[in-house]
Amino acid sequence: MAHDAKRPEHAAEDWTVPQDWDHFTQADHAMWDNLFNRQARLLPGRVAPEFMAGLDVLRMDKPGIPQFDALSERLMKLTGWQVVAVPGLIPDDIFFDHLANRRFVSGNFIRSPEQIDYLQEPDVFHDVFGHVPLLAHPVFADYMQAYGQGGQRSGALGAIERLARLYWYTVEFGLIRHAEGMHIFGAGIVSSYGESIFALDDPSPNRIGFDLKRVMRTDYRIDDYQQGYFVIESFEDLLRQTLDTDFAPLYAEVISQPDIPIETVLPDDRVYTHGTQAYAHAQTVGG
Ligand code: HBI
Ligand code: FE
Repeated sequence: MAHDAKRPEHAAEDWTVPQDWDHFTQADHAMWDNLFNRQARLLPGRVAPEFMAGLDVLRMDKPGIPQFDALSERLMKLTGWQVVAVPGLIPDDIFFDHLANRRFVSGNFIRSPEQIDYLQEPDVFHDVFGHVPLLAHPVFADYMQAYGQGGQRSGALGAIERLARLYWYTVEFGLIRHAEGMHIFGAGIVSSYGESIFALDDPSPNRIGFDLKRVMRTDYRIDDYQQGYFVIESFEDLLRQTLDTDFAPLYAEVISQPDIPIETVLPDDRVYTHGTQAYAHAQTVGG
């Protein structure tokens, strides 16, 4: 996401701010607990088991917004990652630099009651509940760092937008197919009550086997549930595909081809669900 906001005065050069945990109010902590409990009830059986294992090993089931120092200490021991606070969305290059150095950035605020089911800027619930549990998984942790390193190179290749689609369709909205069946793992899904159900169970969206080039050509939407999801085979496979790929020729190829509209299913797609798009069409017809 292109972003040219000015760095707030209280933020450091790398855009981090002190978490200043005491600034959160009782209502803020109650909002976290409310969101946490709702997802903790919903997710078992829906989310990748690696996510539940991360919540557990990081002891994230304690009431209240987590203290980043304590969380980072546990995460550091497991995979060498840390969680740092930022005011909100930060510029792409700064974001990539943090990931490349195994620092995950979290918005230092929590949504208001009116925003309980939808907000545009990532808050601490999305960033920490949604993203941090999988950072305790060694392979996923390496994938996130590789993404940051790839991001740093993508700018010079004019391909940030293509790489951002990879992030969107894996880290934010990815599905994974284990032997026991399909699960959600993307942070945008797991931090949303509605999309945690929709992404897995609704007949409306497409569910298509993950393919790096295919994903980099596919548009996405930021204003509602996705119209298509991509399904990875394993985190190991995802990491291997990104590490083994020379991205420069891949970008050149992808940029030379037309973008694929969000609802399209191609003849070569590995189709798990050819969606009805009933949900998306009902939204637009109604106005
Ligand atoms: N900043 N705080 C924050 N969180 C993000 O997820 C984020 C960001 N800046 C840029 C960005 N994501 C993405 O646009 C990159 O993946 C390209
Ligand atoms: Fe996110």
